[in-house]
Amino acid sequence: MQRILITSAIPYINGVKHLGNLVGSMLPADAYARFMRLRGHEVMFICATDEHGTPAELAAAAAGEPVAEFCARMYHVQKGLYDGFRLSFDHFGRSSSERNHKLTQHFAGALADAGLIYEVEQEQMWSEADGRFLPDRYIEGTCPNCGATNARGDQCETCTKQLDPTDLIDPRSVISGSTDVHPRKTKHLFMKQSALADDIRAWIDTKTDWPVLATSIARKWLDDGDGLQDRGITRDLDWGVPVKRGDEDWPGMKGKVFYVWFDAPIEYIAATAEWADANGKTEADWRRWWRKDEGAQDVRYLQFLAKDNIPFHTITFPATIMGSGEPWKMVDYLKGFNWLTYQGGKFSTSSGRGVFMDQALDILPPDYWRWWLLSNAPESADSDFTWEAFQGGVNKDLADVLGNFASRVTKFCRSKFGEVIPDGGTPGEAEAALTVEVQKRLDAYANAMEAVEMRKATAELRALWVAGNEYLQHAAPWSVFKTDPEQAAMQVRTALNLAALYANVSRPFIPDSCDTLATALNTATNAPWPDSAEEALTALPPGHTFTVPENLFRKIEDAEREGWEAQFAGA
Ligand code: B3M
Ligand code: ZN
Repeated sequence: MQRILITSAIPYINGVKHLGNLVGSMLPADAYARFMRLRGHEVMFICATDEHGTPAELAAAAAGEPVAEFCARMYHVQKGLYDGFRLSFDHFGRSSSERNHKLTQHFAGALADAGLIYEVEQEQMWSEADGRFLPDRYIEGTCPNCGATNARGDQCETCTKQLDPTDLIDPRSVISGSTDVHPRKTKHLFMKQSALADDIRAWIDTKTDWPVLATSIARKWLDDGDGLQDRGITRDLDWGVPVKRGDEDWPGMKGKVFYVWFDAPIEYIAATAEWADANGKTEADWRRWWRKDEGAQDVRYLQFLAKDNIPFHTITFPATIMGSGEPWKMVDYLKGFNWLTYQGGKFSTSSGRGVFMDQALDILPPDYWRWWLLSNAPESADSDFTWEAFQGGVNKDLADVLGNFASRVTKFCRSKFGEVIPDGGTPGEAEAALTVEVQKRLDAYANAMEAVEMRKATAELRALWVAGNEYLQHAAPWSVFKTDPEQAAMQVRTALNLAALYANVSRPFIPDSCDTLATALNTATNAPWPDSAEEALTALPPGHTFTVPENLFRKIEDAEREGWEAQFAGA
């Protein structure tokens, strides 16, 4: 048994996330966590809302709410949706928690003690009308690179160039629209990442098993141009973690907060402490996941995130940890995802294009989405959601293959033998071949999951379901029954055992349907991973009773698909 720590990138609090966000970190992390629990490992699966920074403040302002209230409300909205998708976090925390405040200030203090923080007097954009500085997304203007007139202070969405508020041409305040904005002196803290570049590079060099996507982005930051740059880690904002050096005030830093990307990854650790607080656990209980001097040396830590977050997880957060000089656990395996597009284009919050998580759950149960998204996860390249592909995947894989198998074998058994596993007959060649095939597929499926290859894992699981259908089709107990009821009984018994195996091992992807099927088959909904196919195929003995499950999956009709296509096309 291993101990496995899993974190998913923590979603911004600013709004309901779309299917692309879901499949880009949280959902694959959940499938992996569920698989590892099924295998008997001890798992800690952590996520949280990312509540600081200008996205949170601007969304609160747009909603006309004080930011703290907005965050509290949206936290519950988001948590409800993640529950709805059956994301099995051990804890879903908040980056605005007291734990994160303390830990963020602690790391800043440790970095300062190590001589890795310095103060910079710099010019930031000040708005006369608003009486405040306008960091990041509080300011917009014309992009100096491409001329787009809606570039934000931190980045131009049109040409993707990273910007500084002072780079913008014709800048204006996002709060008031005022153009009376000009540079004004202010003091900020910088983290001396440049001093850590060699350590970070040496560490990245050990990650030979990581996806190239991750290591190549990290190396670009380390080696392009003038090498790794120091980074401003504070902002002139009210909302956030107040700048302190551990428990002490930081001279000259009153009224400033840490930059959202400084405190957000620290929340992975803080949320684990929040887990302890919420569950009556001790300090030692959470620290054994994170401190290498307190048990975490045996932990395997995996991070799941979308590719735009890779620099912060391969450079900035590791710099924070290494620079602290303290033995905190660092990531062992980083799984980065590409983009999910929507019908050939982008998901868009502003124009309502694409399917958002609340809408998805309004129209279909979570398993339909989980299955399609994970079997089409944007792993090695971007992938595209189309309604046609979605309909095809759900109807074929879930309804025609798995659903049909479960329904056919339970209904046939009920009609000929009653709702009980029938006795009689002896397994022969076909069953031996089936056992070999099932073992092979189980192993391949498990190997793909161990390697965090979601698409491959779903393909192997689908093949496992197909093997059952083919067996049943070939064995044809409905014909055999007429001449040899004992032989038919043995075939039905084998197939019912296979259904129970499916209900067990498909759980990482379609947990609700597995519960329905396991409950109907009168088997445990938390059975461990089977030791062998041979044992699994004879686990349910003659005499074991069951009921026919309600229809596991329904098919998506053409008319529905067309309706949804129109509904989610956006303005
Ligand atoms: N909130 C960005 C995002 O939601 C950011 C991730 C933080 S991970 C520490 O994609
Ligand atoms: Zn631009």
